[in-house]
Amino acid sequence: MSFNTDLARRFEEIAAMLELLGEDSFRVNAHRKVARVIEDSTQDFSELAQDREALLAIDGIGKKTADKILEFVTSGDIEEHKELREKVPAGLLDVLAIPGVGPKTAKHLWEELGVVDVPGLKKAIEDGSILTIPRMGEKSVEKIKSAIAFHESAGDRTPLGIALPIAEQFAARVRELDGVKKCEFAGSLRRGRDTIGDIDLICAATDKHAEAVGEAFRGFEEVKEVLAAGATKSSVRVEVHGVRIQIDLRIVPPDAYGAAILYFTGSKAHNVRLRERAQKQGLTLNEYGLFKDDGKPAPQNRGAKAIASKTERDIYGALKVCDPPPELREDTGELDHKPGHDFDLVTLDDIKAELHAHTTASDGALSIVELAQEAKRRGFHTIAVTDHSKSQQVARGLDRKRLLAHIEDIRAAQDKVEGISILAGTEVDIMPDGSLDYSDDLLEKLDVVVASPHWSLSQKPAEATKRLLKAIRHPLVHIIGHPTGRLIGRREGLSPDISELVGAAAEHDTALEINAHWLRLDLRDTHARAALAAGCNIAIDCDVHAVTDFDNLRFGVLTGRRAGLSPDRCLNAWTKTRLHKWLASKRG
Ligand code: DGT
Ligand code: CA
Ligand code: CA
Ligand code: ZN
Repeated sequence: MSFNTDLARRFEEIAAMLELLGEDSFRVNAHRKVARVIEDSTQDFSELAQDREALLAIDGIGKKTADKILEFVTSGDIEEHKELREKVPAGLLDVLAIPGVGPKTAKHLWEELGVVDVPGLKKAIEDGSILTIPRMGEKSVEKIKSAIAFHESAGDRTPLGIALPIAEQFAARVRELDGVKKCEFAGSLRRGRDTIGDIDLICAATDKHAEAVGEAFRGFEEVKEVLAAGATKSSVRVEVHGVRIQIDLRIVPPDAYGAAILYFTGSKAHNVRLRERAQKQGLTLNEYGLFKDDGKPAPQNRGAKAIASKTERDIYGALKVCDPPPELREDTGELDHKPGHDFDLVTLDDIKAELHAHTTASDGALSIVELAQEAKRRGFHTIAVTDHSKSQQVARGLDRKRLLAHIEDIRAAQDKVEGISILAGTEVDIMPDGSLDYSDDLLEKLDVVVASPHWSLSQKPAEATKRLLKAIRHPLVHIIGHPTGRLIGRREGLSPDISELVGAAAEHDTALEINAHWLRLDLRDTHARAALAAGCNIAIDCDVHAVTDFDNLRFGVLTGRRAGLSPDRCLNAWTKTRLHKWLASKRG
């Protein structure tokens, strides 16, 4: 979590607590607005705060707010936030975080039923007392119930987008310690899974430095708890900008680095399959290397000379298989290739177009020209402007008249920016019945149509399938945006019949999106894999609302790679000519 996100969360929490305490809505909204300004800003507030005037120059930030921001930068906390926390039970903020429980409901629950945390809320649901709260009916209770269940089943895994920067930061710091030759992350993070249980760091250091490296690691100031402190393995719990996560560090001799990173990258299923292969060749594979099988238990091979151990490629090579990219190591056939095989997965550098982006016309932070310039700076040949359609009222979705004017603005912007194609598009809402939020005569005027579900996301699977199928079959739709609407750890989203959807998408030549935002990653890896198997093309889009959203691209690419996505099947990796030709094929 970035500094801005952390700071924004304080303001959001202040707003929530003021609301729970029944303070006037003006103060509540003011804090909420500040939270949004900070969250949307592309400037780093920890730097900005050095200059009070610069802070005050930002729209929505007054003197009092500036003081609070400065306070947070210098002391790491805000006094007002601390005081409020003493008045409001901590668990009540968890209650508030449950979709379906608004501040008004939470206040009633607290004052009338004495609910101060999620277990208390569950009790109020079980004994039915929740129904005495104003405007609380069976239906809303059902919603809250399933939201709690979802929250609990999500457990405490951390989203990829939160864990990756933390892992990079710690790996970099370990690399600077004395005697360390290398340090990288392994585990589910290296495989690019959408959520991470814990971070696994592998570090190569000479024996004489190993102990000091472990000690220095456990002494990092973010370490809140030491779970294990062995000679070669340390396990700690850290807290970084409010995120708590476990980090395991393994220290291995430089010669065994490849074996260790291979073993701890996994997955377990991949490791098992690979060891079977080794056994068939009379060899044994463990975290120290590949050895002749002498029947001795693993650590003892350490004394023996390894056949291969230095790099992953050495080991896979000695086993006569091609080293698969980490994202594919899930035992889905990745070991069936001879050395030299090209897995042909899409890379970050292949991406040359963004086909899902918002501007200030709806809920984005950039003007059309700013958006195009940023996309150009990133080396893209095409940027599609796809603002929200009219049903998205909170996002200032465009009605017919505004969309027509917007198209003109987009055409005019093209004259101001050279070297990139600016496409006029929309992210049109897919209504619950599968119809679209704009009529065909409007959609026809657009170069690109992304159709996405945004609401009514707790529909039954059969209804969801029908809804999405209708949009997929619509002749003017190019891409289905975040097809299930899930939010990782927060909302399950739709559960349509994926095999039906991907079949129809292949038939109608409609692409399916992998939304690259780390909270979405929707399509998820398995769905994208099914889509590719059915013959669909995939779009990896950042759903840009602000400059920093472009940086989410790597999460989308990781997800695509997990699905086996090649550049040839990824719209954003196509040449400008191929992409534009395909877009035009859906126009009369
Ligand atoms: P996570 O942390 O739950 O997101 O998932 P991973 O895959 O990072 O799992 P983790 O942290 O428990 O272990 C890291 C890797 O170490 C794992 O992917 C494979 C390897 N590994 C751990 N335990 C075993 C085991 O008992 N057998 C085998 N073959 N490999 C293991
Ligand atoms: Ca792990
Ligand atoms: Ca681990
Ligand atoms: Zn969008």
